[in-house]
Amino acid sequence: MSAQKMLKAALAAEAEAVGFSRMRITRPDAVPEMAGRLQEYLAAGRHGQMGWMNERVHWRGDPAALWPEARSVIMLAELYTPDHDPLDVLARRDRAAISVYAHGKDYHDLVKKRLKRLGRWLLERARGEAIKVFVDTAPVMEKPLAQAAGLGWQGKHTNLLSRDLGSWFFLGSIFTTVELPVDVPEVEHCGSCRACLNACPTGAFPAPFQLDARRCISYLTIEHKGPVDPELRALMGNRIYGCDDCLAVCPWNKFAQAGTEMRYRGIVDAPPLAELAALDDAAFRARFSGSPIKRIGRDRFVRNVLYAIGNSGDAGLIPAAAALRGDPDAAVADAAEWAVARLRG
Ligand code: B12
Ligand code: SF4
Ligand code: SF4
Repeated sequence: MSAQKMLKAALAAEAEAVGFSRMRITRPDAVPEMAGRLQEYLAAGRHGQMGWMNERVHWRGDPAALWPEARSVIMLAELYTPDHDPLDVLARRDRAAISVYAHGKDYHDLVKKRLKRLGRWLLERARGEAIKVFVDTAPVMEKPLAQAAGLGWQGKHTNLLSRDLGSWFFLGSIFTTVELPVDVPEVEHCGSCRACLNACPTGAFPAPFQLDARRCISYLTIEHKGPVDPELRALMGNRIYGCDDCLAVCPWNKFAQAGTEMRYRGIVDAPPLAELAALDDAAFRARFSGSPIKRIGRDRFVRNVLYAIGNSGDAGLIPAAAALRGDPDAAVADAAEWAVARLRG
């Protein structure tokens, strides 16, 4: 075995030891079609208010331009497979449906720590080389790179899934100047299945493999500022942070391995909507300390809770909504009016 192959095998073992579920390697220039697809997405306005996607496009669309000295991209998957059916909570209309990925600690923190540990391990064995670690927020398109590395394929819902990991995993990457042997890219295994496309409550897929974020509940609850279009609010049900429907219905999840990181659970499950509507800024921060939910702030969070109250069909929740009609945040006050009017029929 060559020295590089031995280093790669030891790196894969170390990746598992630090807690990653799988590691695969590709080159920064492995996906030449990435830039064009990104341009089409942006030109169609599908990013909505996520203006940051329109910045540093030359880097986002071309990982080789982001860091020209990089020779390899080490892609890592970290499982957070739920131990329950995430769709069950949708029938409990007085409760909040919170996306599985946000039930515990923020993955940005946990994945980044692991990436840094693995990166340090590599540098100790490859003196004089360099690394950069990325998870989510950098101008790096993680899904196409992960497919090129062989971690899985982008399904019709656009997320990455794999035949034995399923779809419940986060992605992270280590760019490095070390030249490591690459893996074989994965090919698509969706076939004629359309389960995710049919399951989407807001019709956010204009075509298979394409998402219009402006209609996606994940975008609407986490990224969208100000009032949400009333047509879409009514379709959000009790989903107040993220959405799991297109992942949850995917048949490949029958083969999903269990997630072993317990810190992705335990901060929140399915709390009563009335309790969440009453949170002020300080109580919101205390309750969601360490959770990704904290990032959206109390106002957007309570706005979402009020939409869920409006969709609950539960007149017993009218007082909780009515109490917020005079809220200083205009979107919260608007959501409270909408919820009360809807519950009064
Ligand atoms: C912006 C963003 C969002 C936005 C927009 C999502 C989107 N699909 O564009 C919103 C807020 C909606 C979102 C939601 C979610 N996200 Co998000 N998101 C990102 C982020 C930061 C960038 C994604 C991106 O570049 N989008 C831009 C478009 C251009 O890329 P694209 O989705 O790959 O779409 C292109 C392809 O479909 C391609 N294409 C077109 N035709 C064809 C045909 C074929 C055959 C193929 C292969 C491709 C293809 O062109 C499209 C452009 O039209 C990444 C992290 C990162 N840095 O990469 C996380 C990331 C994708 N999100 C993640 C997660 C977990 C989610 C949610 C599940 C969270 C939740 N439960 O609410 C949902 C899933 C919604 C969904 N169905 O995609 C994970 C996904 C992990 C995985 N296994 O894939 C990531 C990788 C974060 C991470 N580090 O783990 N997200
Ligand atoms: S996350 Fe929900 S709203 Fe967004 S595309 Fe998937 S099913 Fe549709
Ligand atoms: S639900 Fe079906 S179409 Fe959607 S990603 Fe899974 S296999 Fe592909």
